[in-house]
Amino acid sequence: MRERTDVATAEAGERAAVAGWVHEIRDLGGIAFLIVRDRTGKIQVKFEKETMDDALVAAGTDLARESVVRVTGAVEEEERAPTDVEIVPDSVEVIAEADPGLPLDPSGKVDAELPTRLDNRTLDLRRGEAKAVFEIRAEVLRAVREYFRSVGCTEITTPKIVATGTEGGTELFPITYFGREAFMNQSPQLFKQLMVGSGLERVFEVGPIFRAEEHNTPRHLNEATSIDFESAFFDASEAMDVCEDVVRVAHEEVAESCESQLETLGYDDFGVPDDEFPRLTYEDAIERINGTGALDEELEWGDDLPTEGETALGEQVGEHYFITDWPSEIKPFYIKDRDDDPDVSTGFDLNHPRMELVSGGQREHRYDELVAGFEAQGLDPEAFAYYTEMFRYGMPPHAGFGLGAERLVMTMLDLPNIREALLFPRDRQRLSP
Ligand code: AMO
Repeated sequence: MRERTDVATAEAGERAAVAGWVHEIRDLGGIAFLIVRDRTGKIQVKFEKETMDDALVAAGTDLARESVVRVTGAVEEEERAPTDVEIVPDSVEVIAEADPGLPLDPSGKVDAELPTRLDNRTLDLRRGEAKAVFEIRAEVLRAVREYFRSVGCTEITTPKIVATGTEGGTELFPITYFGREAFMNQSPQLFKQLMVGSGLERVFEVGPIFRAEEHNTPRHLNEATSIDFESAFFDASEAMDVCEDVVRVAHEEVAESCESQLETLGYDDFGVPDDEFPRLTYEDAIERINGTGALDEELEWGDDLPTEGETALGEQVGEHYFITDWPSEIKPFYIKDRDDDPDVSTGFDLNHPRMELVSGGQREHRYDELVAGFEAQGLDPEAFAYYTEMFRYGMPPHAGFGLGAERLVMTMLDLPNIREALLFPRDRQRLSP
């Protein structure tokens, strides 16, 4: 590539060759300004019509917005320029001309609806706010990976094309696999569990999960990103400690490393959650929800928590909180029941006041109990033999959780819709781009 100066590093007294997009052209008569934008910022290019070559002035000012240009010239101090410097050009080269009929305004002056933004993600991500979300998302994933490595985890990658579902039969996407029925994986659950019995013992994965969710809501995707953790010799409480750390560290690292992005998003004070999140039992939770009067009918032991109930509880608690001690009957087959009370499971959820972020728990590691659990939930243990068989050869007690990456970013940045936290979201209507 030819030499290129990042806009943000252009210094007065030096020469620069910047390459980027035409953000704006301001023609004030005798003088005109071209604002060039690259991923590091924006810079003003000055054209003095009296003293400059007409062809050069025309090259730099007769341009469609969002065209790609390369400008070379001297960088000079100019306190009236937005960044205190400007380029006095000696050449402007148009590298790629843009069609003037832009489907959305990347300068952000004209608001676009979310579907238009998603249809034109490339242009949408030229806007500072949208770009900031994805820079922050990248920082969240970096921080999460680093944290897991610091506690002795190995990063794994598990199959996304599978023979069986794990998270309830109705939410599977079927595919045809060389004439056989197969599915897009809903969760790395069974594979990550198999790894705790391997020589790896403690693992994490950041990868896609596929859910054929029927509902079209601001917090459901049909392809989401799951941050999964699983460790041998852990109980549910230890997994909750890790979960707390992951959520806190993600916020801390964003607060520390993403100052400019947070500023772009309008934060002067970005909140980092406290060290310890309250741990409510399921019984406490239903009692408190019933107490709010948010539901027409009172909840009873064994009921799932409806969205309105969780919203009312979230408003009351006002911070991240765990819900523990769920009825065993509403938790999946792989979650272990409590030793002292088989009706109560070791499963837990972590909720942000707005929504659920995490499910996890200690797992059933005893072969006989595991197989009995499959049967109790109406699942054929034979179909899961690749998984259950390994429990016959020394499977340690273990625990873990799955954390939705988009929900983490969405709640962290108070985004109204989960689709804003994934580049190319999949929902019931949206299959491309
Ligand atoms: P669960 O099904 O609760 O648990 O999923 C874990 C977390 O993943 C996120 N998530 C979603 N995000 C957006 N759209 C969806 N359709 C969607 N589905 C799930 C949520 C949710 O809390 N195997 C267990 C985890 C475990 O026990 O380790 C599981 O998948 O944030």
